[in-house]
Amino acid sequence: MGNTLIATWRMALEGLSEAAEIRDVKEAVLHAIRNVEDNPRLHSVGYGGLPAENGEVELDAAFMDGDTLSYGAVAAVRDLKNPIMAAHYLSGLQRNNVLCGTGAFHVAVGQGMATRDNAFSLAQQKWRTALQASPDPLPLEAYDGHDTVCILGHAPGGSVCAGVSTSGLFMKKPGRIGDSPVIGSGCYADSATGAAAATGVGEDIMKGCLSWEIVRLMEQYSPQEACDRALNQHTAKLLARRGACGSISVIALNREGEWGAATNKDEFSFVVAEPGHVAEVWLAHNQHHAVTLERASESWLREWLRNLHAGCGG
Ligand code: SD4
Repeated sequence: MGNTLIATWRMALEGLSEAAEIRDVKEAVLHAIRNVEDNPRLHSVGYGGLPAENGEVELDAAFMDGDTLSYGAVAAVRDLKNPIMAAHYLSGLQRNNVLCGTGAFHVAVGQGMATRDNAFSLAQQKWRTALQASPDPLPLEAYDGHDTVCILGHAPGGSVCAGVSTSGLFMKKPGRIGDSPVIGSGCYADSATGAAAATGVGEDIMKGCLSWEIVRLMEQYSPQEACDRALNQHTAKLLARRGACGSISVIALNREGEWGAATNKDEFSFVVAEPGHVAEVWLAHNQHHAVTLERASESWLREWLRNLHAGCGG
């Protein structure tokens, strides 16, 4: 029996397919995230990530080991090749588990981790276009070519872990930190129950500590039911209290290796690799507060690749 892996967004397919061959589940999650971080055509993670409003690429990443509850994260860090590796390193420390900016950078470099200027021409071009199109600050939304890679892993026996990496919302303020490096918001993992992760508007995900909430609900419900309940209730609450809720999508994996996904948008793509099966792309759709799941069609997959090659990766 092998590992089960689930990831947010189509962009994780290649990394997840490779990771499915890796025996150690934590290594598998880290490998799949590095694959996305290293691809400059994906404009929402690592190299080629869409910049903050000053043109700088600032990255957030987190890693959680569900066996030990070890957690590490980096926030608003620049010029690291693989922020997920820095987050993973910090998760192994007794203290100093969450570092930001230059502090995170120097610790990672001190550990021999590679640096890289993460600016990439296509993403910089999008930034210049956005500046010209709108001299006023843009309303920050997710999914406009901007998505976080979140990967959950399950090993036979029930160990789970979670990893997350992102360049955050396009045109964010320099120094802005989203949900991704915040424990219980961007991800959470506890091998007693399961793991969950979220992508979307960080400010709204954090208001519900959504990943923690889904893991807590999995004590009682299946991963799918936990995702549906947490996301529906949270979206309804923000709509009632604030009149608005940003785009949010979530994934979950329980200690039995069962998985679920939900979105408050029309469509959310995710990837699942199960033992004995090739990694497959799925779509979640939310219509009138009910989420349906289906495998992505050949034409959907072709269209995604066409957009990627046209420079709209993410
Ligand atoms: C953030 N949650 O920084 C991330 C962005 C994201 O789809 O997931 N976009 O708020």
